[in-house]
Amino acid sequence: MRYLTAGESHGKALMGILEGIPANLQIDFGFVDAELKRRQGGYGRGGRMVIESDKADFIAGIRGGVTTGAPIGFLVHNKDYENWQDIMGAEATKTDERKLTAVRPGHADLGGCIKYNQKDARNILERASARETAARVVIGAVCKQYLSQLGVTISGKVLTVGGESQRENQREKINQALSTGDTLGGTLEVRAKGMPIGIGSHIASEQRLEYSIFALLAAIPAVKSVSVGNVEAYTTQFGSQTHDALYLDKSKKIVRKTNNAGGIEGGISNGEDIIITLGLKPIPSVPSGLPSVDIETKKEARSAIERGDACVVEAASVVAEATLAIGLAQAMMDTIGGDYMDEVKQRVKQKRESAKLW
Ligand code: EPS
Repeated sequence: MRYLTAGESHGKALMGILEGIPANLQIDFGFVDAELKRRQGGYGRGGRMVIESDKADFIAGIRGGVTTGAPIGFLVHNKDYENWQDIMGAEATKTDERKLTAVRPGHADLGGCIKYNQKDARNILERASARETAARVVIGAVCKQYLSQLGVTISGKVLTVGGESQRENQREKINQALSTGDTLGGTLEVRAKGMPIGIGSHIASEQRLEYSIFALLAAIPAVKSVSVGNVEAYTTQFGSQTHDALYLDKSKKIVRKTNNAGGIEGGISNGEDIIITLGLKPIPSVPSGLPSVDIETKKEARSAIERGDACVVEAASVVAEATLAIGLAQAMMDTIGGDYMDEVKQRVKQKRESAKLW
């Protein structure tokens, strides 16, 4: 399985291609759009979310609502493009408008300009914008439907915002950020239930289940840390207190009473919930600005003001769910294979049944 996205925040559309999804997977388009809507939500989202009502326009790989095994292609149109086509379009004539030279610390602006030899950070930031995650959510929504057919469900939740774990305190802190022109990060958890035992492998680094999911999760904009399981316990307690001891239940089945491992041992799914925690930075489009340098005038300047969100942790949890779905679908296909859904389902059933014999 592989995927590719293209598209700028204020370009005509985002687009994506997802290759490797088996044939005969029924696609619920309503579910895909509901996932896009969830991504647009969350307390502390900015003005753009009022303009857009994201929808996936599938253009390839699906016939009559069912996948054919061919690459799945789709578009997510940017409504805001109407306001930007003279500036952002392929044949735009006003590309100097909305030029950004007072680069924003923490964003791709400066590094991107140096790397690609650009004098206008708009040529960098439009693609660096987290708007691209809408395309990943579409891909993840397809992967979620593939996984759901195999008994795997994925959920996500916000743990903390600006260090606060209570919902009311989080809102208060976001209100504070909104009123002072600031931004806030936080932590979130994503979880997969129902993974069969034996997905991933200990035999090679790239076959470890962590390998399939960590890099993808770390590549979500604003994500600064990815961890699996109870890292607090692992890093502070003795091994004897921390590893998930094994017992036999009444029917002599091997069971665990804890899940500090977060569902992965030796790079292999162990049948427990896969529990991933992400740490997010406050987004670098800080409305009140930061000390910076204007790359055109070569003078110190306040960083440019770009529209953004005060807090994206809730939206990022939807993106993280989608991303975990992509990583787990990839790992599932690597271990299980199969060209069409009945074949895949049969193989997963066999895997679950053989694990039950232990
Ligand atoms: C986003 C769309 C963007 C930003 C935000 C996320 O739209 P606009 O730039 O038109 O407001 O709201 O992205 C960033 C601020 C960023 O720094 O990445 C979205 O669709 O998620």
